[in-house]
Amino acid sequence: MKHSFQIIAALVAFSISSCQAPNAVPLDQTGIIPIPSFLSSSSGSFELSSGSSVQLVGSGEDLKRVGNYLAENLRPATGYDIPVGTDTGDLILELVAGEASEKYSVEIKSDWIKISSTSAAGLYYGMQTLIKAFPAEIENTSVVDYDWVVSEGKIEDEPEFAYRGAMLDVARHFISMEDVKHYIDQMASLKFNFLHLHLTDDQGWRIEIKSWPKLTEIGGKTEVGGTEGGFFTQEDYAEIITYAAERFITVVPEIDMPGHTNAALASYGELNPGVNLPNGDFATMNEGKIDFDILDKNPQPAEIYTGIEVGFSTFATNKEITYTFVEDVIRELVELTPGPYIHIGGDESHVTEKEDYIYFIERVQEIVSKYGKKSIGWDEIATAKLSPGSVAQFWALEENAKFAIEQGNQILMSPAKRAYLDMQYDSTSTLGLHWAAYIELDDAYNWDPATYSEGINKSDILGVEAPLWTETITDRADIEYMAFPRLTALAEVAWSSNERRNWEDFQKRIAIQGKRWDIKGVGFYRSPKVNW
Ligand code: TNX
Repeated sequence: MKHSFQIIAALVAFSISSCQAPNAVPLDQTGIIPIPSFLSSSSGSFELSSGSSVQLVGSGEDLKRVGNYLAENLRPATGYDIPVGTDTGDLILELVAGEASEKYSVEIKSDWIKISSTSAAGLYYGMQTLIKAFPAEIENTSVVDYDWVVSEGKIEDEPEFAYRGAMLDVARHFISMEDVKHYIDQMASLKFNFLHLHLTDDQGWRIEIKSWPKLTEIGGKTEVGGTEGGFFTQEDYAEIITYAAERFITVVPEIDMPGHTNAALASYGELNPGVNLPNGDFATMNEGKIDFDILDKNPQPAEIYTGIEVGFSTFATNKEITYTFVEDVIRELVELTPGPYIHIGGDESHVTEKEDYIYFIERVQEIVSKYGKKSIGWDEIATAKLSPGSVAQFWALEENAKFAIEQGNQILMSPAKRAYLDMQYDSTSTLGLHWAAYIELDDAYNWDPATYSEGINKSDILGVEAPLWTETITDRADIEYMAFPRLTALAEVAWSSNERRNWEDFQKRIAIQGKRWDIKGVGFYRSPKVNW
C-alpha cells in the first residue's frame, strides 16, 4: 500500500512538472540588442507549442504584416504551424488606440505573450525584441528539437532618437539588390528606421535618371579598381523602397554634389566648369577671364575615375544647365521617394570656390523644398544658409555642426571616429581605411551622442547614422565583416538611452548575437574584446 502511494505521488509530481514550461533564461540575459528601456523577469516561463498561434487585435495591413513576420520568424526552427488570425491565440499583437508612437511593451505570462503599441512600427520593434528573447536556436532555418521558452516578465521600450540610420555607399563599389535587402534585414532586426543610399560619387552614378540617360550608361559602368559597376533602374530603386518600408525603414537617397561628381561630369561635358577655347585648349572658369561668347560651348566630359582620391571634382556652379540638371534629377528622385528627405551631399568640394559652393547649396536646398522634401547634407552645408528643416550630418567638423545649430537646424550624428563602419578595427585589419581612427567594437559603443561634442546638445540631435563607405569593400562578406558587430553597437547608441547602456553587459549580449549570426550564416569580425 505504502509502495503504491509512493508511485502515485511520483506520477502526480511528474505530471505537474511536465505541465510546467522548462526554465527560461531571465530576460536581461537573453542578449536583446538594443537594450530596452525597462526589463523585468519573474520565475515562470512561456513555452511555444505546436498549438501556438498569433492573434491580431486591431486592424490594418501593417498589423497583419507584423503578425505574419512574427509567425515566419518562429516557424522554421520550431516546425510549428503558427497560424495568424483574429479570433484567438497565445501570441497577441495588440494595436492600441492613441497617438502613434514607436513605443511598445511586451508582457510574457505562462499562457500567453502580448505585444502592445499604438503603431505597427512599435509592434514590429516589439516582435524583434521577442525573437531575441527566445533561445538563439530560434534562428535555425530547419527544425531543431528544443524547449522554445521565454521567461515570464515585462519589457517596456522606446527609442532615444527619432532617426536611427545606416548608410550604404553603392557608388564606390556597386552593391546588388540582394545584398542591399540583406542589409535591410539586419538593420530591421536592430530597429533602425532610415537607410541612406549614397547613390552617386566620383566613381559611379547608380540610379537611373530617365531625362539624363548617360549618367548610368557612362557614369554607372565602372567602379573603384575599374571593375564592372552597375546601377539601380527606377524599378529596382522602387523595389528597395518597398522592401525597406515593409520593415518600417525609410530610404534617404543621396546625390552628392557639387563635389564627388566625376561620374556625372564624365557622362555630360556641359556640367563641367570651364570651356573649350577656340584654339583647342581647355580652360576652367577659375583660371581667369574667359570670352563671354564662348561660355555656352560645352567642355569635354571628364575621364572616368576608378581611384579613391576625394575632392577633385565639381559641377559648374555658375551655369544654368547645372541647375536644370539638378532639378531634373531631384524631380525624378522625389517621384520615387516617399520619405521626407533628399540628401544633397555637399562634402569635400575642395575645388569649388567658397562663394560658389554657398550659392550652389542654397539653390539646391530651394529645389528640394520646391518638391516638398527636406535636405540633409554633410556638415559642410552649414557654411551656407540652411533652409528651415534642413539637417547637417556631422562627420568631421564640430564648427560646421555649430553653424547649423546657430541657424536653428538639427544635426545627424555620424562622427567618423566612432560611427564610420569603413574604418579599420586595428592596424592588422586588411579591409577599410584609417584616416579618422581605428574603431574597435568598444570605440563604436562607448560614446554618447549628446555629450560627444561640447556645442551639440541632445535637443540639437535628430539622430545617429552609421555610414559604410565602400572604397575597399567589394561584396557581402566584406560588408558583413565591417558592419558586424559594430552596427549593433551603433544601433544601441541610437536606440537606447545612455543611462541604460553598459559596455560589460553589451559584451555578454553581443556574444549571444554572435551565436545567432553563426546559425544564420551572417559573417562578422570576431573582436578580441568579446568572449564569443
Ligand atoms: C570621407 S565622409 C568622405 C567619403 C569617403 C570617406 C572614407 C564624407 C562625407 N566624405 O567620400 O568615402 O571619407 O572614409
